[in-house]
Amino acid sequence: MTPASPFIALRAIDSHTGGEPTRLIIDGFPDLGSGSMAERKALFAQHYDDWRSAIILEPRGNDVLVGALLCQPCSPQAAAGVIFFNNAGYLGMCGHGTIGLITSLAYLGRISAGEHLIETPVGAVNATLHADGSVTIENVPAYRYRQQVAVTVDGYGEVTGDIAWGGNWFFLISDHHLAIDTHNLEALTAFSWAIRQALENAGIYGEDGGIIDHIELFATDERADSRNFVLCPGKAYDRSPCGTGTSAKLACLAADGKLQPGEVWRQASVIGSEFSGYYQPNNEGNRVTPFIRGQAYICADSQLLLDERDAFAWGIR
Ligand code: PYC
Repeated sequence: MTPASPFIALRAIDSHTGGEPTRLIIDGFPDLGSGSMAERKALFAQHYDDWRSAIILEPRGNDVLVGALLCQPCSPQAAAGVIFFNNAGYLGMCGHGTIGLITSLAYLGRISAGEHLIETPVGAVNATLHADGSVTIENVPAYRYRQQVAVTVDGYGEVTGDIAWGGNWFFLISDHHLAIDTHNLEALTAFSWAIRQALENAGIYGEDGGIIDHIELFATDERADSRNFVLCPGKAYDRSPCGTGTSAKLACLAADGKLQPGEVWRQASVIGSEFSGYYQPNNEGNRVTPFIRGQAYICADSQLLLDERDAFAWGIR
């Protein structure tokens, strides 16, 4: 009789989209049933959160990594379902992660160029894999919820920004004095984190009562229309221009009448990677449908091993 293996094994495809990593889990995860992605996300969070920490946290992962659990979709029309997670918890939607997902499915030979429907916890999104390997996602409807909201931030004074939904809740600030540059990451992180805490302390939330857990700062860029710095919920900054953050920005530009439907907006990230985006009007009130295009690259096709004898098998929590 061969001794039982001490390892739990998960197959992971790692990619990065404009520098922001995605770890797609394609095999080895416990069964979450056949409910909607929102229902499966709730089950994941309630019963399997230690799997999130094992996949994302050190020693196997890091604070920047976004996880994506590949799920069997509910609809036969959909190519896949997905649940996104990170070092702090779960994401409704993730733009760079969806681009990474599509690139990973193409790498696996499961999809080819064309349009693919993807189910997420906040709704279905269409993604187009182009012949050149780039991906356009048609995101969930985005909208500006509140304009020019002032909040008093400890150590910084009054800061004013827009609250917008792009698949996650964002606070978007153009009026600040910080250089958006990789030499200034500590100051950008401290400022953004203080804003996030100030919003919560002041009881300022998204329309559904959701925490505004993404802070997005803007500045001019030499090549693109704008450069951003996005602080994610777990205090890591987005290396990409952030797909949901760019969607929130498009909704604000549309609400201000500064960008016309179909007009292309080039959004650079703090590290200089770029997404291009545009929007189409949406029939639901002030919402727009954002389209975000970017490119991902495969970094690894590996097996994550969890050794039950390892005190840190489930991550350093
Ligand atoms: O691209 O939407 C995005 C995203 C959210 C958090 C990190 N990236």
